[in-house]
Amino acid sequence: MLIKKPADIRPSEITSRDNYLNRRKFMQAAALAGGSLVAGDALTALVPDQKQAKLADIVPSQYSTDESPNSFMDITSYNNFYEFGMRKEDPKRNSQSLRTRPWSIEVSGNAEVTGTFALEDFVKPHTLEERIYRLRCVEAWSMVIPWVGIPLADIIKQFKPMSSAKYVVFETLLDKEQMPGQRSRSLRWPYVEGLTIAEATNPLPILAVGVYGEVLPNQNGAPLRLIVPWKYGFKSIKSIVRMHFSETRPGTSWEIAAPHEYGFYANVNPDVDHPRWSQARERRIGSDQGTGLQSLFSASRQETLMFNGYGEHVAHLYDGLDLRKNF
Ligand SMILES: Nc1nc2c(c(=O)[nH]1)N[C@H]1C(S)=C(S)[C@@H](COP(=O)(O)O)O[C@H]1N2
Ligand SMILES: [Mo]
Repeated sequence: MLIKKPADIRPSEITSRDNYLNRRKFMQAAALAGGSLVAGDALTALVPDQKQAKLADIVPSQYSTDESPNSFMDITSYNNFYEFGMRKEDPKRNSQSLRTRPWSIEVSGNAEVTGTFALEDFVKPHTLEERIYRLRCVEAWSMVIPWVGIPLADIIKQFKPMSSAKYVVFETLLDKEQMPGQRSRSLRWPYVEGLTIAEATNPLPILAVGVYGEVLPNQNGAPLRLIVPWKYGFKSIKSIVRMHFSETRPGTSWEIAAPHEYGFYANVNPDVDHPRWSQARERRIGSDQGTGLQSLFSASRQETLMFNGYGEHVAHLYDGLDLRKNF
């Protein structure tokens, strides 16, 4: 199932032609060097220690934005992943200690199907989609990222949640050896996030296994991470080892760390400021590069959209809810 020839590489359709040609050159060089293009089936494609392993049979999604995505470099060099340090450049540098294979996911709680599943089995029944989504961080920056993943709703269906399951809770790996940032008390570990069952079964959230048609780099949450595009980035939990169907609302990492600053819902909302800064505008990472003086005039600042622009798909989930109180 893997793509073996550079000619077969499905570029993100929106990738600029220059980028695409560069990537082709890179892939050709990699093929000559031998080793970066892996043979086998899609299971092998999830082998994360093979850098640049291509994912195959990716279908485009109707939910993708047509905005230009950020560069692979931006997406993989400017990260939040406190398990590997608190600065944006830390995850890329420090996450190489994470072993993402073998990897398994425990599914527990109020569902008919539970147990521990190898990542390969967890992913196997599903088609991979490319979803180009805006990601809006609570720190008022944003990117556009061509994820590859599986709709969370399809995964959840497999496990047959019971009507008593009101929330889906996710946990990141807990391992100080592999995740040195867990020695610091920056957050309570493991990182925990959650969605209501209605949010989790909405068509938009995905569990991502790749970016730019390739296996996820460790710093982006390999080998499996959540993406919830209408919520602040901190809901999109990385390196997931557990998915739990719960009757009760979980305490989530950022909410526990600073409850007056980070709520459970965390819907992107330009009208509700963070106590320490405005959420009305955002800086698109990378967009001021090469424009010289323009950036001094904030050319890269743009208005933040309600629900990060995904309102038509998700606003109904919050009918009757006071979004100022439920931030
Ligand atoms: N386990 C874990 N997941 C995490 C984080 C983290 O520190 N640990 N940071 C979150 C935040 S604040 C953001 S903005 C996104 C960043 O994802 P990216 O680095 O792939 O852009 O990951 C989220 N998921
Ligand atoms: Mo974030």
